[in-house]
Amino acid sequence: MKTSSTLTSAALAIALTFGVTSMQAYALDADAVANSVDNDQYSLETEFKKLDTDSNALLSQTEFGKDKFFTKGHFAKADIDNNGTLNQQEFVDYKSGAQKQAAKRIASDTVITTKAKAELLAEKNLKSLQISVKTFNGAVILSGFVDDEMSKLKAETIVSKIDGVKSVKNSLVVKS
Ligand SMILES: [Ca+2]
Ligand SMILES: [Ca+2]
Repeated sequence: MKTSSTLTSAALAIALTFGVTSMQAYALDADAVANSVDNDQYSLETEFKKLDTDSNALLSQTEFGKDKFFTKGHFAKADIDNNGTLNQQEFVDYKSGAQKQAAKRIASDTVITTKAKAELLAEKNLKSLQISVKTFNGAVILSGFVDDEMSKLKAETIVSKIDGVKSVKNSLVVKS
């Protein structure tokens, strides 16, 4: 009995550790996301089986469409041999590639946001605590309040010079 309860608490400790790890991955720890993607072959095979509702080992466009990860237009790209269905290999290859890209995008967006915040904070003439920075796919949105038109332009200039920034939408409002 004692052994069994020790095992149980060990299992609990492991579960807690994994719980924390996945929380960190969720908090956009890029390396953790990338590593979990690398070890994801098995779960992608499971996902394939779940999506394959008629169990014919192929995904139709409708079956694939139930995967919420993808928007329209992905089926044709995943269908490498262009035969109108996805076999497991096509699905696993396509989805693991897409997940890696998403992880990379999240990582580089996070770097941009962090850098933008730091540089805005370093700019003495800006009250940057009132500036919010959001990044998606290299496109940055600045929002919040600044004291004057100069600050609004200054913030945009600073952020547009950061590596990886493709565009800046300046939604800052000048307090009057
Ligand atoms: Ca099927
Ligand atoms: Ca195919």
